[in-house]
Amino acid sequence: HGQQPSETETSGTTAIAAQDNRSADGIRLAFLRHMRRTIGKPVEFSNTLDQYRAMAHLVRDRVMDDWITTVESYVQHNVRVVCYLSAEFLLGPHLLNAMLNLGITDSAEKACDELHYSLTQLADEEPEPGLGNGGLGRLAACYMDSMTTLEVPAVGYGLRYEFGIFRQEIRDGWQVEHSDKWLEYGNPWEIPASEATQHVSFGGHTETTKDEKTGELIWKWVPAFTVKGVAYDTPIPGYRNKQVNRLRLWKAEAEDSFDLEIFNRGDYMGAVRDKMESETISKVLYPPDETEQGKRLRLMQQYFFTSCSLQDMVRLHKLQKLPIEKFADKWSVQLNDTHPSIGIAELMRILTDEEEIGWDEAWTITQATFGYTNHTLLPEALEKWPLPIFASLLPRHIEIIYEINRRFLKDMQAKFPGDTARWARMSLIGEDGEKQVRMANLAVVGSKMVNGVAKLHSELLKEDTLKDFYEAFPNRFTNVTNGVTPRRWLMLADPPLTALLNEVLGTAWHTDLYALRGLEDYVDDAGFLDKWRKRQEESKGRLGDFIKRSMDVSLNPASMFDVQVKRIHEYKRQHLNALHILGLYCRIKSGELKDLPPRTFLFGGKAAPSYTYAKLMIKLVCTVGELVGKDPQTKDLLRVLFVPDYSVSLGQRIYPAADLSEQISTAGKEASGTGCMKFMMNGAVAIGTLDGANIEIREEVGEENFFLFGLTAPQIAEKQKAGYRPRDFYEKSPLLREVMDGLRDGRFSNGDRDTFAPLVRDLLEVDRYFVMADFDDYARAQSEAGKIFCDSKKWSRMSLLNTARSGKFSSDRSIREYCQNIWKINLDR
Ligand code: GL9
Repeated sequence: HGQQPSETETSGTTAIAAQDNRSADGIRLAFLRHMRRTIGKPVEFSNTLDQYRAMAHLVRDRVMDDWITTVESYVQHNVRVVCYLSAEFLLGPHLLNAMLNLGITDSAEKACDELHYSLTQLADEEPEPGLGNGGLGRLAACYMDSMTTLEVPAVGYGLRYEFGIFRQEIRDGWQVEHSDKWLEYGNPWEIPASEATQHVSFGGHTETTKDEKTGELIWKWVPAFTVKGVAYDTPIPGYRNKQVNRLRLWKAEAEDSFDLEIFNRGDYMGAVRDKMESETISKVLYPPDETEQGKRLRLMQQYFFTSCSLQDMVRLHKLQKLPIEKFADKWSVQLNDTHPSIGIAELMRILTDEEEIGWDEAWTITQATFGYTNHTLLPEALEKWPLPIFASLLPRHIEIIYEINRRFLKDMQAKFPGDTARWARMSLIGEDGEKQVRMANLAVVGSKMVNGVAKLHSELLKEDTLKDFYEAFPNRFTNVTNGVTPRRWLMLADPPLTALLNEVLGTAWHTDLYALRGLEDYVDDAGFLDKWRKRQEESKGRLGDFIKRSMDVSLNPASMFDVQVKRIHEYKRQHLNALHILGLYCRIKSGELKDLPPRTFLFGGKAAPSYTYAKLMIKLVCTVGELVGKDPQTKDLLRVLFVPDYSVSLGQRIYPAADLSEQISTAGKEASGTGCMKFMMNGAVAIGTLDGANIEIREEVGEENFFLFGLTAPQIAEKQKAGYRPRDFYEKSPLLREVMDGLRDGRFSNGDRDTFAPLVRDLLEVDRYFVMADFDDYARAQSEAGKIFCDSKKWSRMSLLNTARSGKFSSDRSIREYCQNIWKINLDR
């Protein structure tokens, strides 16, 4: 603050005195300087991308200044550091977020005005770093923001994918994927950290020798090849606290020396192949689907980034001259799902093979270091590696896992004598069919704490998915309900709402979201409710403008915006939403429904490229959109739009404009969900099942402010046990029958009876996700929501209460709980 640039800057004509580097003048000067020195163009020849880049660089400079002071203070105080290991970080664009957190948005806007640029136009040039698939990766990004804001010393560790999540195009209603070249024009937000380069080995075999003095066996791994890990750091600024944490992402490169060795032996093709294989490791983000080919590469990715990260911690530990026995006192490593759980075996390898610590002590250190967060109940999503692949890539680690397993099973045999079935279920090695390494079991056994991501989810983990482990170590299990950062999801996403909240509440809510409760004072203030409604209409207008510009479709801002944005999945049930719209269509056509309030149904989300069913669900939504949009009887009442290429930045446009938030997963399937929280903060009212975080949202907002429907998790479990027959529901419900028959007979698809036949057949015969069972009750809840929406005062009241009571869902609250219950970090230092 208040630093004087050492030289006088000239911008063409005038010499301007040096200014505070966070003032509008200071920013304009820095912008012109970067245009010249970093971009290398006369400002009058620059295009918007150049202008974005110059702006990004000057903002980065200001973040870097805070970074240095943060690092210095961490080293001085020798604090405990949280390492958040995650295969995904879905950050979203940096520029406006960094400005917000630094508190320089107004100055930057003023500087842009003076230069005759629009800051939002500049910001739109930033390619989004799409290094994640969905909720899990976005959660990691929200947690980085909160950890820094709460001044928790933290490092995020992950992979620097050259290609992030694919870009989605919708062609004739079908998803088409394109590769995401986010690094094409460079990335001003990252800094290579050459001192941190690591080397990661793969393959080969192990050897043992006898220690000459003690006679003990010494293990040695003789790997087949090594890959270099180069660190790229992205600074994560906290909210107006001059703190900056590090996100360190690893890029895989070939070891030059190794290539040369093969070249010298004359195996040219082999050398090229290995070089390609090395660099392939950080080439592309995996979509979450279960394709057999590519499994080996996925395991390589996981081991690669986890090993680089742990080696980096050991390096820093030694740099600070700390004894390796105190590793767990210095580092708290959180495993974001099982993807980095190989780290448990890797730390054991480092401690025993490299640091020569005895097994028992190494195991105590390892267990004290790790915490494991589980993010899913779907058993098919728990990672398992075929033993042959695992053992050939990581021959030393499989030995270590066998040893962990031998000792662990010995304990379990003592604890549960004679219960062989239980031992088999708990083993780290699955023996049903092909032998497999069970990563969730490894994660639980090797961690001090295990948590789910919402109350129900954590309960179901204990009762079902991880029951045996809960019975063995009940104290290891806890819950931390997810949260999202209000800085990005409220302040950045909706500046007018932010201004209104600041006007009535002051600014304390920025870092204490419970302060939004103050809004409840206005819940019966007709004037304020009117303001609330107008603000909401303006938000809808802004989204409408964007959709007009990008898709050339006009939306009616007076209609109810009913929104479902999230990954496309059967369990999330976008098809239930689509079938309900078809129900409305049928009832309008038959004349049964007349004075329906107009509705705009917005959908967005990506389907895993190999997930055929999910792609068919997108096609269904688009087909319904075409049907109701063309029919003169429905086109003014119903509009259905699939917005392509859903992303963080698109989410920021959509959440503020939503009236109704669709959270309609089959109860017991959505671990938490986090979109629901973003909607709530922005004043959308939810329609949803008793699943994941919905339960806690309803608890907070009150049942009268939540449209509840559907079977509960225990009811679903019961139906499953008793033998669920979806056809019974089809036969009982005339509306459902009309919809399903119409879909089968091509009534909604210009006579095409083939496209949706697999979907109709599945829903009537299998319906794993209880769409048929929940259809009628969903339609009932929807119609109730429609009625209340017509009473705009009542609706505004509900909307306001959703924002007012969203305090719990700040990721600041989540991080506080991690600090207290898992990381044992005292925040009131
Ligand atoms: C997920 C769960 O499905 C969500 O319910 C949860 O909110 C998030 C964050 O905890 O984690 N687990 C998971 O594998 N994904 C989640 O969203 N999937 C993707 O990120 C694609």
